[in-house]
Amino acid sequence: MTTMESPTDVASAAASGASATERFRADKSPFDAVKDTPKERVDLLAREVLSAVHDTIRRHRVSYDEYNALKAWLINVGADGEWPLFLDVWVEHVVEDVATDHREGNKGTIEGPYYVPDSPECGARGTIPMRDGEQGTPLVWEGVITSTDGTPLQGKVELWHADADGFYSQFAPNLPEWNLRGTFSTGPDGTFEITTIRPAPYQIPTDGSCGKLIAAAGWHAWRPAHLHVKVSAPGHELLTAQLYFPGDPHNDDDIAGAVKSELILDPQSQADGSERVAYSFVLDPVKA
Ligand code: MBD
Ligand code: FE
Repeated sequence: MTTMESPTDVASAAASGASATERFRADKSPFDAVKDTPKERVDLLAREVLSAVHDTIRRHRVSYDEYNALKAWLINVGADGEWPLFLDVWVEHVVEDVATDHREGNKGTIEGPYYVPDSPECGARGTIPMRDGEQGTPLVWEGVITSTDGTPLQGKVELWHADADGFYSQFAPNLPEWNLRGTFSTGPDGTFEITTIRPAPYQIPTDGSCGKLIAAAGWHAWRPAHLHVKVSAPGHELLTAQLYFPGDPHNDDDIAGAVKSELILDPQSQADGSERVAYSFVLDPVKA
C-alpha cells in the first residue's frame, strides 16, 4: 500500500485527500458498477439532481459571480483530492440509511474516506497495532457477534480509528502503516476482546476545499470521537458502523450526520485509568 508523502511532513488536506482518492480508485468495483447502471436510471437520477440545482438557482436568483465561485470551488475539490471527503461527509449518510433500513440487526453508519482493507490479524483477543507509548486512554472492548436469531457467529471485526491527535495512519504523515488498524477474528463462539486507545474528536482538514466551504458557510469541521468497524460473518450482511463516546459535544452536531443513539458506547472507568466497554453486534442473514 502506498502512502502519500507530504513534502513538509505536516498533515495537509491535499496529502490526505490524494491518499483517499488513490485508495478509492485502487478498488475497481465502483468503476465497474458505473458500466452496469441502466441508461434509464442514469437519465432519471441525473435529470432530478440537475433539476434540483436549477430550482435552487431560480429560487435564490444565483448570480454569475456565485456561479463562477462554485465552478472554481468544484475544480479545487478535485485538485485537492477531496471528492471522497466531500461525499462521505455530506452525502454518504443518506445512502447508508437507504441501504440498511431493512435490517433487524445492528444499526450501521457511514464508512468514511479512511478505510483500508486487509489490516493485520490480531486474533479474537488482542491489541490493535500501536506505537510504544501510544497516547490516549487505554480502552478494552469486549463483545460477541451473533445472528438475528441469537446464534453466535464466527466472524471478523475490522477496526480502524484516529489516534489521540485525530490522525489516521496511511492518510497523515509519520505514522506506522497499520497504526490503530486491525482485524479481530473470532472463534465459533463469536466473542472478541479488543485492546486499543480512545481516539480524539476529529476535525476534517480545514486547509482544503471542504474546509473552505465550512469557513465560507460558518459551519464547524468536527466529528465526534469515533471507532470505525466493519463486522462480517459468512452468510451475513456486512455491517459498517462507527461507535461513539457519551458526552462528546459533537454527538449532536456531527458534520457528517453519522451519529445514531444505538452506536454510543457506555465505557466504564477502571481503577488503573483505563476504560472497559461491552458492545456486541447482531448481523442480518443474507436473504436468499
Ligand atoms: C472521518 O474520520 C470520517 O469518519 C468521515 C466520515 C469523514 C472524514 C473523516
Ligand atoms: Fe473517521
